[in-house]
Amino acid sequence: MSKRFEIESEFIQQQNTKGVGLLETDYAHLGEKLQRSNVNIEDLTAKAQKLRIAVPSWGVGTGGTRFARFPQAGEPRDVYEKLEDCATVFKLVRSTPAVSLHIPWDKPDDAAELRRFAREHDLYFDAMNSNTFQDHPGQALSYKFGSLTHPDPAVRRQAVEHNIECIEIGKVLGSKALTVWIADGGNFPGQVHPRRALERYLESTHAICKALPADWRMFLEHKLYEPAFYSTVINDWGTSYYCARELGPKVSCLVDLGHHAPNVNIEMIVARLIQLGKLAGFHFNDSKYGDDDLDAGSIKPFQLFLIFNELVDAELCAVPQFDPVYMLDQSHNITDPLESLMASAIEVTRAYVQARLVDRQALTEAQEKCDPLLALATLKQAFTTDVSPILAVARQRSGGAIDPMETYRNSGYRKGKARERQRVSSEQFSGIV
Ligand code: RM4
Ligand code: MN
Ligand code: MN
Repeated sequence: MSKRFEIESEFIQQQNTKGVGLLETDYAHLGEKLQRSNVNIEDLTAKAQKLRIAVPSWGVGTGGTRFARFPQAGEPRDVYEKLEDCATVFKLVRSTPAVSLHIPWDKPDDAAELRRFAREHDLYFDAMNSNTFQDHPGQALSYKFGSLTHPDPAVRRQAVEHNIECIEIGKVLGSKALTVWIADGGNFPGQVHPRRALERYLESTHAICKALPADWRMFLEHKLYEPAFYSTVINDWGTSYYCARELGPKVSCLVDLGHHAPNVNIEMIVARLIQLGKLAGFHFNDSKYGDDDLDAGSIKPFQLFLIFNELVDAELCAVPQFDPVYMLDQSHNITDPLESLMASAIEVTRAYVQARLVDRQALTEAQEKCDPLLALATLKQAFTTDVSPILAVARQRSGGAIDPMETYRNSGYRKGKARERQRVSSEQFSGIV
């Protein structure tokens, strides 16, 4: 195979020479400012360098809505090309070394070979995602009316077996977790019996749990609607928590930011799950109305910060069983997916660093003295601090780009890939919701 186009490290370094002077000035200035509040900028930079956010394999293809998809040139055609794109994101931002696969969209012919390929690209595999929300070619029974909770035990068995297959593939890939999101639910009142459906869910997930290796975890993902428009079986965090508790210590609750009704206080849900020892982690994205799958931090950056405020608090308090995983889950319909993924990874890191800036002692004092405005001001102080120089220095020190977007655009990556990759059919990513 001829050498494929990639962004070389030397190119990144050369691009970095443009911004490094100003960055050093800004970083020194911010460092001085933070020092006045006894915050060491170097500690924050080191923290930023350590944060890990997994990228979804399906996020590198152009998404679509039920109305249309507007494909762009140079989209990945198979799982290997998706990994190439993930590796490019990782090279530039340095916080995204893990990829989360979706089966069967990414089902490899040879999982061991795929693992080798990933390793050659400095990547590893995060959680496996099963898919029982659509029918796949050659499948015996349909998921039209449900999967793990379908009234017909044969459909449930098929869905359980699919999840077990995901675990089997994941074992070869070196993954350590399975994320289960089901579309089961109803479009009409009366269509689904709520208690019976939940009982079936528990029975099915119990069977999946039995196939989990000792060092694996299982993440349950709730969602209040879509594609079921009246009710879903795992509709909220309470239901998810109940199931996770019933299923035992390996099972916990994953929070996808888009899976709540508008205005729901997600940071409160996060705090509750932390306290209950059942927070699995996140699918980061942003939304205005529903599961819009927009770029993290693009609509409600303060919410993202408040979520991280809870996470950092738990980290500093060393809450038992607190070990959340971070993943992006977005659909990039009108942007270059790689640009959106980079921007989102940066926004997640920004929220984390800002949350690290919160003066915890001042916050606790304000809370204990019942001073709401001082408490809010303490949070706002951190949230309004521009930590961009910290993020840029963290990337640069890890070998990434000071300005990932500009470096990416200057590299001609998309054009290079357009030459190497033929156009994909418009169906290929139609499963993205
Ligand atoms: C769902 C959910 C799942 C994701 C699919 C593609 O709404 O967010 O996590 O795997 O979309
Ligand atoms: Mn999700
Ligand atoms: Mn979703």
